[in-house]
Amino acid sequence: MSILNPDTVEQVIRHECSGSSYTFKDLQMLASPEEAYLLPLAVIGLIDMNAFFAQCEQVRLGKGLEDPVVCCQWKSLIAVSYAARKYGISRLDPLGLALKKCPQLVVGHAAVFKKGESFWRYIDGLPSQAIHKVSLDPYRRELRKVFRILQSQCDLVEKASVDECYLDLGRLVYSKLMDLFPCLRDLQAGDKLPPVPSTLPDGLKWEGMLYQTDEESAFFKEGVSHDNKQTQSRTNTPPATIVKDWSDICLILGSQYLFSIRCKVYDELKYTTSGGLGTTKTIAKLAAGFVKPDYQTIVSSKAINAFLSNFELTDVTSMGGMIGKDIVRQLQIPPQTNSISFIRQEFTLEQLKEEFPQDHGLATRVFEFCRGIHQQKLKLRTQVKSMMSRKNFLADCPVKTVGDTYDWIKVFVGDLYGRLIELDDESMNLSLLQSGPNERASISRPRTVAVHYTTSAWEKQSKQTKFPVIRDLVKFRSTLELVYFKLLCQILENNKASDCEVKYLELNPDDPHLYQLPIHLLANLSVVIGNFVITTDKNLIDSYGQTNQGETDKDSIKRQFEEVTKRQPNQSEEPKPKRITRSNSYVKKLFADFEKEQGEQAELKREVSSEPEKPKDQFKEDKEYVNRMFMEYQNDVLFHKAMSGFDQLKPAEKKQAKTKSKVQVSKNNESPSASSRSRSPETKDAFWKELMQSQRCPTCNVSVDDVFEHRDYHFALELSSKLNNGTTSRVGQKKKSQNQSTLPF
Ligand code: DCP
Ligand code: CA
Ligand code: CA
Repeated sequence: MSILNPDTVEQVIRHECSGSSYTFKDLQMLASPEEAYLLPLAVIGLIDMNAFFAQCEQVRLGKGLEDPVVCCQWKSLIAVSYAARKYGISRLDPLGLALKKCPQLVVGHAAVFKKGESFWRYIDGLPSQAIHKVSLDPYRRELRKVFRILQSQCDLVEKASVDECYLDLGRLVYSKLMDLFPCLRDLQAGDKLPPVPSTLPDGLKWEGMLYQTDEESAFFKEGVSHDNKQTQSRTNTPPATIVKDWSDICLILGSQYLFSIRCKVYDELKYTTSGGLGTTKTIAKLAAGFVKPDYQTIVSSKAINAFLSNFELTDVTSMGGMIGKDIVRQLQIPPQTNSISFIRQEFTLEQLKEEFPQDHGLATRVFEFCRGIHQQKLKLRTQVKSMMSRKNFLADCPVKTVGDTYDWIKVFVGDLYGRLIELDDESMNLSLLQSGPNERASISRPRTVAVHYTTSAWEKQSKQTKFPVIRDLVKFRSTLELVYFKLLCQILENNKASDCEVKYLELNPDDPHLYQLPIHLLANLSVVIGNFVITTDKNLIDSYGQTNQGETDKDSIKRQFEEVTKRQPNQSEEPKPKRITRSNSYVKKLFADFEKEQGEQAELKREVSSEPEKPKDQFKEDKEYVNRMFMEYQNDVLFHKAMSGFDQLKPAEKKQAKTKSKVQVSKNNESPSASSRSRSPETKDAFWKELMQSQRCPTCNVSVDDVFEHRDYHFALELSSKLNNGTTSRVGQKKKSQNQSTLPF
């Protein structure tokens, strides 16, 4: 249902329920957040923000929904409002072209960090890519506001992406059912539900577009004198529906709750949204994107197969990218055939397991996705494994001194700090909703940190270390800045020329000479925090001991820090200049401990193996670990990022891209990924050249914002393929013989 233009036409509901196929236990499951996502009567919604970043900019700039607004990053559009889409502007257009299409376009540039500053802000005009880094903090903050509204209305909400949330509406629906239908109140778990009463309570009606079964469309055509087009668009509502069982009533109520929650978001924040409602997360997600903007689509169990025929397997979350393509190839789905219907009709679960002998879980998921019965619980917490902040540098503003590098580290730490605030906010919010004495301890903090850079000569360097668990984010931020500075100095020290007299390890971040200390020109620099743990009093640095009577938390932390420093003085340290703070000395100690620990481990290893010491091994191991970590990161995140670019294409563009990639596959008789791995140096050169010039990857067939990052992604793929030596898991045996695509999943 549209919030801005509500439907006014009468609805037609035909009652055809002589008996129910459900028990009261099925209904009762809705009342339990632990079970409510389980079929058959689950009521799952998804809310997706319309043109999200553009709407944020529109609201920030005080414009209305009718104003054509775009959100851009440098000269690329990252979100286009629906008013701007009317001018034919799409996300793939460069800003210049968009302005030609609509001269009165309102351009909101994303907020930016400035080199040397640890906070973001909006600036007038277009920022400079050379000295700024885009911040997505403002959009995350806006979604947090939305999330809070959803949580105030519904007890189980999952933040699914930068602009989407799932809602399990089970409890709301269950209590309303008990309210409206007294016949349900005295039933026992095993009792069959009575038929749905033939007279429904007043006000019970669908909100939004119900995806109709063939039977419903036929009834609609016969029974109602109304435009007799299929009801698959918002222009020909209302939905006519046949109520056959309680599952229909559950979804009707769900649609009313979903609509009222979307209304609340609009009333409080002025953001329009699209909603999807179904019995599983997959169906809700596909339904939310079905009619946009400002509308909601409902898919009942009986219409699932018909509804799914509008999509391909690769449209399903987690089946996009290479995974979906590999499955389509493995199952030999003929071109121009709907993959979901084909799989449903041609393969039993057993046959799918035979096709994927090494991954029966995948076979089961594919089987369930094609029937809309894949049951997934909503996740309350975001499971963060690592966070990265990165910048590619432009030749016209080179990063060529230690000072420049430290300036960017400050930016990265500011960026990570904002993201940790968000994570904490989410946990705290959750903790307030869930009463429990241990909830305070559920805040996550990283245990390892790493710095990584690539020089303009494509030499890669990285270093990582352990990091203490610090709950206080202000203290966390200053410690992290120092640790990154120290890591950077260690890399520089380890790689310095033999005649270089600079003692990098003795440098201080406040040293005004840092801008006079040259380093190799950098192509990019990144930092990572990883190995997140849930903080507990045991691993926490800022509640190291007990709080004394009458002592505030702050005093206690201060005292304990002093005690820790007193207890373990580092004798080898030179007297510190005044400006070195305690946290700086703490960082030094941290490094000393780390080195000591590494030394002890090496000692232990030597004792066990009785082998002579190999002085460089530890460093090599450390380096290999970081390289592997980055490699895995690139393989995983960058791959999905590249693929999300593909996912953003319009259906026509997707088709074009698919045809292109098919042509490529048939020409080479191998997958795009395989072709990228087996490139000769000449083809590699041509590949990079095309990538650089067109900002479009000829292999993945997606437009690429960050060519260096994308190049790294292919580099990582190639390397991982070499490392795996062809042993990476594959989709079934048949494909192995057809080609050697080895994309892991
Ligand atoms: N986004 C991005 N780069 C992409 C895709 C998306 O920066 N390649 C950002 C901008 C979007 C936001 O994520 O506003 C949400 O992405 P969606 O795919 O949901 O697209 P929109 O919300 O912009 O549009 P729609 O109304 O079609 O959902
Ligand atoms: Ca969206
Ligand atoms: Ca989205």
